[in-house]
Amino acid sequence: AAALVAACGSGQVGESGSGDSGNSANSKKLALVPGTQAEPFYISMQCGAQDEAKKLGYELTTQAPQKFDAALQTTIVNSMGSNPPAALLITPTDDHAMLAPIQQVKNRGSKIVEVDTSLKDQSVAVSSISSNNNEGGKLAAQTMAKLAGDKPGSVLILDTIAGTSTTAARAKGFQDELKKHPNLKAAGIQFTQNEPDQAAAKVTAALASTPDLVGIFATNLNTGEGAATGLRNAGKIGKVNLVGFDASPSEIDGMKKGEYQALIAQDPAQIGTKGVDQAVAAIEGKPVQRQLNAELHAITKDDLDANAKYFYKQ
Ligand code: T6T
Repeated sequence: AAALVAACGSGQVGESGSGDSGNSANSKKLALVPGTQAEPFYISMQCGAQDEAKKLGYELTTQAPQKFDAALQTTIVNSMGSNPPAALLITPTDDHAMLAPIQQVKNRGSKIVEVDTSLKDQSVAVSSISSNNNEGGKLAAQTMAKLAGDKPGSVLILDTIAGTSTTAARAKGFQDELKKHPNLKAAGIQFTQNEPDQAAAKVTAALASTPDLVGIFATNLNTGEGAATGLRNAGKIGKVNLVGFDASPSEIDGMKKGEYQALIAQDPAQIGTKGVDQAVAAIEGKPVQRQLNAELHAITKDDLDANAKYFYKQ
């Protein structure tokens, strides 16, 4: 995996790490394996984790796959070999395919902490830290309903890759809440492989097939960027409400330009911080919380400045 470098508080985030010796030498070592490289959400999460590890006297090494992809992530996890860190903090890129490689690291002595996404099998991790993604989807639907007012029409959901626990929960929460707003009709869920180009193409197709399209819920940063492109290409910016998830610099720019009507911001740094806290507690034999949520915030153009603290780092 290539180096990941970003400004992070006062210091820098990088792909640090050193050669390992015996197991006892690893007792202060934490490994973080996020979902993908060079993405504002995971950079912010890494910053939170790195600062907290330093505070607690641990060394955190980060290695991220080039894409949000289970095969690429498996290679990184397998490279930990027979001498893994005291704890592995990981964003499983697939709720099933990542089970075996993560289980193997656990069998070799690491404490497993899930950050952001999680495996279907809840017996592997000692702790899981995420946004309440179902609630986030609900919040997105409520926001969408407010934006649409009484206007009837169809609403499209753009998901990422099947097997991604976070976006699946957002889509589900959105769909359930939408049923409470009879003027809004679900126009289905489209998967985009987490590629903005595919999201843009799905929006172009939906605009052609669904003339009453009044809204799009983009379940993450990449689907949102693609949706904005699709709407821009069709001259539909501001005519179809776009509610996105996350608060990357490009999404914030998009909101200033009127491409997004609302964003549901996560707190990735908090996910990283809490992840390290739980990992260290597990290593030191202190009480561990099995499930923790980080906060979510709905942002609209009107309250953009007041919410600047929730914008992600690039
Ligand atoms: O929305 C985040 C993350 O929570 C999700 O699991 C995958 O996509 C992002 O990284 C944003 O692109």
